[in-house]
Amino acid sequence: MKVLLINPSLIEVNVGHYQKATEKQRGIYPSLGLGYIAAVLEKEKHQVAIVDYDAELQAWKRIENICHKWHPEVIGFYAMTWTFRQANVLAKKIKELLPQAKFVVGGPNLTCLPYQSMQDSIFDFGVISEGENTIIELIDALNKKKEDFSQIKGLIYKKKRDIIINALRSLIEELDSLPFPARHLMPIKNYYDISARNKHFATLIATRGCPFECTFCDRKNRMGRRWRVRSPQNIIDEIKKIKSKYNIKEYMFFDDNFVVDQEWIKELCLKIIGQKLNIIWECRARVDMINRIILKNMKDAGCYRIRFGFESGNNEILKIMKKGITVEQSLKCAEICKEIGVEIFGYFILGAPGETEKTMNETIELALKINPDFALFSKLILIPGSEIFDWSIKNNYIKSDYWEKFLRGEETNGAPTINTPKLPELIVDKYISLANKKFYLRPQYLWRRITAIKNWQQFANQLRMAKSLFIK
Ligand code: B12
Ligand code: SF4
Repeated sequence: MKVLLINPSLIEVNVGHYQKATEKQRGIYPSLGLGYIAAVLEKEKHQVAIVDYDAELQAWKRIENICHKWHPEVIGFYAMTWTFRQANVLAKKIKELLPQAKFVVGGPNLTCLPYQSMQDSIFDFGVISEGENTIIELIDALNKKKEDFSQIKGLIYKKKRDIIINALRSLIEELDSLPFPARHLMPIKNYYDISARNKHFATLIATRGCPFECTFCDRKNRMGRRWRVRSPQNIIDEIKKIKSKYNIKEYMFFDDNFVVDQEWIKELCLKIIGQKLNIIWECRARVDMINRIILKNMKDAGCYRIRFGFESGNNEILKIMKKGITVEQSLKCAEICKEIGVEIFGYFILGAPGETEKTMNETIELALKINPDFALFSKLILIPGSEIFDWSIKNNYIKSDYWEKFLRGEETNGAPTINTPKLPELIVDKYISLANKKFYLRPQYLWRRITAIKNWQQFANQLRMAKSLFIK
């Protein structure tokens, strides 16, 4: 069958504090999820095209062209909660061009709000959680003109006026059995990242799932609590393929938690060194997973930066967040990174339950003490599926149908917070801006950034970053 896959615009999501300019400054990244879906479909001999809205100059024109000339039979969308409405609007426009086509949606929004997403949308089918096996069975059923979808696990669909949710599908155990994302269908050279060292980079997912419990994080979208890994050689093979095809030397591991199993990471690093990949890369890890030996291995294998969620400078707040780390661990981890020479990108959250002006000040102090190469201060937002969202409903800080209404366009703030008389959102906003000023406007920091510039790309990125932080 002919399948058109679309990644709707994240930049156009002008909701809450996610302003267009900020999104654009941060960067544009491929949807690896769509890449995997396309790859398994191609493996089954289906024809696939991908349109990535933000990465293409005339995305709608291209979609129109594809619809008029190629006549796709199935249109699939990746959607976060924040891009779901865009996906629905686009699907409606496409339906006018292709009334017979079937519309499928997958991605994190469908996984955390399956029923609500189908309710008022144009989609015929939704794929919950990992989609590779579900989409193959769905396309096969559509190809054979079957009308009974009840046996396809992980599927939600419309049957006359009803919305049917099938049994869930088990998670994929053998990640090596998956083909590599279909990057040949994506505009690889159009992706960029504000903090990357090179103009071109590639993103990768080496593991799936997260065993931790942070209350602000979305549980349903963690692809299970069991941490599943690809074999180091399988990851190396993917990098080699990207390197030889696109000559890309910089890689970003988008995994929720890249460093969990010390033996696995050691083997991966030794292979990167042994097979002379000669790449640089960054990843995301927890502060409690880093030690000198492992970090040295990572650095030798080309790791130049790690993104850590330090979150708070107060141990009580960290406990409330169920982050499972302490301020002391954060400081220790930062010390090791500096000693070994690996850059730190630090994430800090303000506005958690129990937060006061004193604890927010402690978080800013921690950021200054750690002194990472980059720091991102965010307000704690109540994302759907998180424990803190449920807690906020119980405490009457937010209505239980908030995100359902958001999907219908009846709520427009994509970043709801715990706005209480004790800690009004305006105060948290004030502290975010104070944190940015205190952190970024230090002469010592500015000098460090200037001296770190190695090429024009980095210079342009630093300007972009300054613009996104201080010019709204
Ligand atoms: C990389 C990333 C980003 C990137 C780019 C997103 C992208 N293009 O992928 C950037 C940095 C821009 C980003 C931004 C944000 N992100 Co983000 N991000 C991620 C991250 C870490 C990795 C995505 C990924 O590559 N996953 C791996 C692939 C293989 O999984 P997948 O995408 O889910 O795809 C699978 C299935 O979903 C399904 N599927 C997906 N699409 C489709 C389509 C079809 C047709 C089918 C059949 C199946 C299908 O099959 C795929 C293969 O199994 C995820 C966490 C995660 N682990 O997924 C968060 C995540 C997607 N982000 C999240 C959030 C909250 C945000 C922000 C709001 C954060 C913030 N506070 O600023 C912003 C959004 C900004 C805005 N404008 O609103 C949430 C989304 C929750 C939700 N309900 O939508 C996630 C799930 C993290 C989390 N657990 O909280 N993010
Ligand atoms: S914040 Fe990171 S460690 Fe915590 S639950 Fe989410 S993915 Fe796991």
